[in-house]
Amino acid sequence: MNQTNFISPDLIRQRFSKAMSDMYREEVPLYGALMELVEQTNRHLLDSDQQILQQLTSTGEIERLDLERHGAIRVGTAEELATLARLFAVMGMQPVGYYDLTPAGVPVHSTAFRAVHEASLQVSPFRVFTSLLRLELIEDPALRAFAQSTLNQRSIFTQTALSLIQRAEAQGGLNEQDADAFVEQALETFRWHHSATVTAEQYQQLSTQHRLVADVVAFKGPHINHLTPRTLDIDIVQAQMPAHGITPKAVIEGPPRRQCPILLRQTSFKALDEPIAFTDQSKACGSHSARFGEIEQRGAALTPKGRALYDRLLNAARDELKDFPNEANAARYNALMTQHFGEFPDTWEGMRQQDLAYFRYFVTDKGLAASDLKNAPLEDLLSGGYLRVEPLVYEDFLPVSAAGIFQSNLGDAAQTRYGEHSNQQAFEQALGRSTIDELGLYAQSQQRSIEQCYAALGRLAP
Ligand code: OOG
Ligand code: NI
Repeated sequence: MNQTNFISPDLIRQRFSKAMSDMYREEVPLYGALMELVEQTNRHLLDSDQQILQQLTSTGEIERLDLERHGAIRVGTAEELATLARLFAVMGMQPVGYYDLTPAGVPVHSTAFRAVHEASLQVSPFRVFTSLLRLELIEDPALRAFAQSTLNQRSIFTQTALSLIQRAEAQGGLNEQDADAFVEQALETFRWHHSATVTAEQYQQLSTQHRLVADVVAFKGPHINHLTPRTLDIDIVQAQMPAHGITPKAVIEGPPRRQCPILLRQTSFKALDEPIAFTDQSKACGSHSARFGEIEQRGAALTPKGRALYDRLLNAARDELKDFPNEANAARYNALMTQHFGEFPDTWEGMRQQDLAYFRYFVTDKGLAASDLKNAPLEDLLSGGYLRVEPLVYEDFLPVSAAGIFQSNLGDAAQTRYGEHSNQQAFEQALGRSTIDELGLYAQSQQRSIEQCYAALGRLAP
């Protein structure tokens, strides 16, 4: 096989992300409504705010904005997770980060499959938040055994998808025709099923253990449960959602509104109950709610120091609130967040000087025109206007936010307590490989951009 015939994994991912969005839009009309609202808001902001327009144009983010979305799925077994890792690898997606959701009462741990290099992210930043159900946390041994055997009987991949994964691994890629077939077949894994694999009573038992257990165990596959477009102003969209027939959750997860956005802010809306036929029913007389909508605004990736500060301020605000944020305490939560985050510098230069965020470095026109920069240190090149920076966008997720999204959509008023059960080792064993540390990826991107600047200035990087 001639390697030049291979389609790049980045393009396969781009096509897959589009196919997934089309499928979801058709199945969940509210997602279409949300997409339109986000597109309108983004367009309006780009028309009216020169600074945002300039920033997104210079980083190239403007080209990926309309393509940008993440999805989420939940799987039940190690084998499912390991095969998913291989499926995502065909599209250039690697498992980045480890998220433990048990402290928030959700019996899963997770990773995010995504592209890791800035050039690949530019072609398609599509990410999938992927959770593995932790069956060992089901206390009732009979129910645990039932869940396990039900999961063991299902096969969430089509035969053709499995052989195309194998072919991609053996050949080192897929040609045009195989890539198209792969996208079509891979999509099947994420499709919604109107019939369950268990009886109504079994569903009820699983659901009583935890809504999430029923969502994973009672169905043929890991249906995509949301797709999230990226907005440039989440507060505007949140405020406009009700007028479009969409009711958002009480608070926006993540940092408060700032001049210089950091990390990730997210809000979601609860999906409607959908009709389901259980195995002891001929028609869909039951119901299940799993699919919801979410939007997000992405800001700068933080360094370990910046992230530690974020975590400290978030915890301080939450400790002072003394409860999970909800409808009743939303105003106080927002006030506490704003108050505590007053401590986090809110200028790019302040964050850069204090080593709180990662940046991408660019040579300015002045830098390109200059010929006498032989030995100037980086700081002098910046202050002299020969280089400039833009923040590196945060490509990952936040565990506390993810827990809030899970909770609001499970409608789980009663908090389940699992205690501290972080187990990255078990997760990676199930995955069949280790997860990648996201902080290292940002540091590498930043370093590459510095090296490119030095190359453009005709010098070696220090
Ligand atoms: C995933 C929830 C987390 C996010 O954006 O943080 C999430 C799920 O409900 O499966 O999507
Ligand atoms: Ni999400």
